[in-house]
Amino acid sequence: MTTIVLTGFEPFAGDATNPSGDAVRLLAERWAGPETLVSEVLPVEFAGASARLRALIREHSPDVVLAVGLAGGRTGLTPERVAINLADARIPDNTGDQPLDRPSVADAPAAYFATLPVKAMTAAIAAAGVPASLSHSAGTFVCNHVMFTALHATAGADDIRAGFLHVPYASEDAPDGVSSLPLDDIVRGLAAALRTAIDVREDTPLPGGTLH
Ligand code: PCA
Repeated sequence: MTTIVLTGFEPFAGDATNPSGDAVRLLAERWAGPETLVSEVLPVEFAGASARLRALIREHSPDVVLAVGLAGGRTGLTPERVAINLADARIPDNTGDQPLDRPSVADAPAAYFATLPVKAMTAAIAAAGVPASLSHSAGTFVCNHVMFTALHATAGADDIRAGFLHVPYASEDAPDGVSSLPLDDIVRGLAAALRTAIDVREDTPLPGGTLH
């Protein structure tokens, strides 16, 4: 039996909603298998979110871990290629914690690459008719911390693959003038990305890099 852990996030930074949590809830409602889907909406807390994700991995021994978060201002869905070992928060998290220049995990490597097929996932989102591009930075806030935590917790385990997907604001709730996509498109793109993450083991060598 294949098991998937899929997480989104609660709202943060004064927003009333977070499309990552909403999209994960909707996808979980619509999930028809055949894999077992374990989904959860994580708190936007450095310590709380990483502890909870580690516990989910321990408890369910998933085959695939996909964490999803909001990247306000992005225009499409962006699989993340790399997590860096740095917590440097421009704003406090939802507990008031604001780490500056700290490693996510002490004495761990400087970075991990996602172990999901990020280029194939980007192509699958685009093929579903939803804007997508590959991202080479998940930032230095809670999302990067959670991605780093997932990759550190699964490092060396060939049978657990993990990664992160940032989504833009949902049009239904976006601040004025900020790029967004209808929530239903975000869910459709997320479904395409997750299906590819499950089914594709070797990434596709498509162009996806950036010049700067
Ligand atoms: N986005 C933030 C944290 C939670 C979320 O949805 C981030 O990109 O770090």
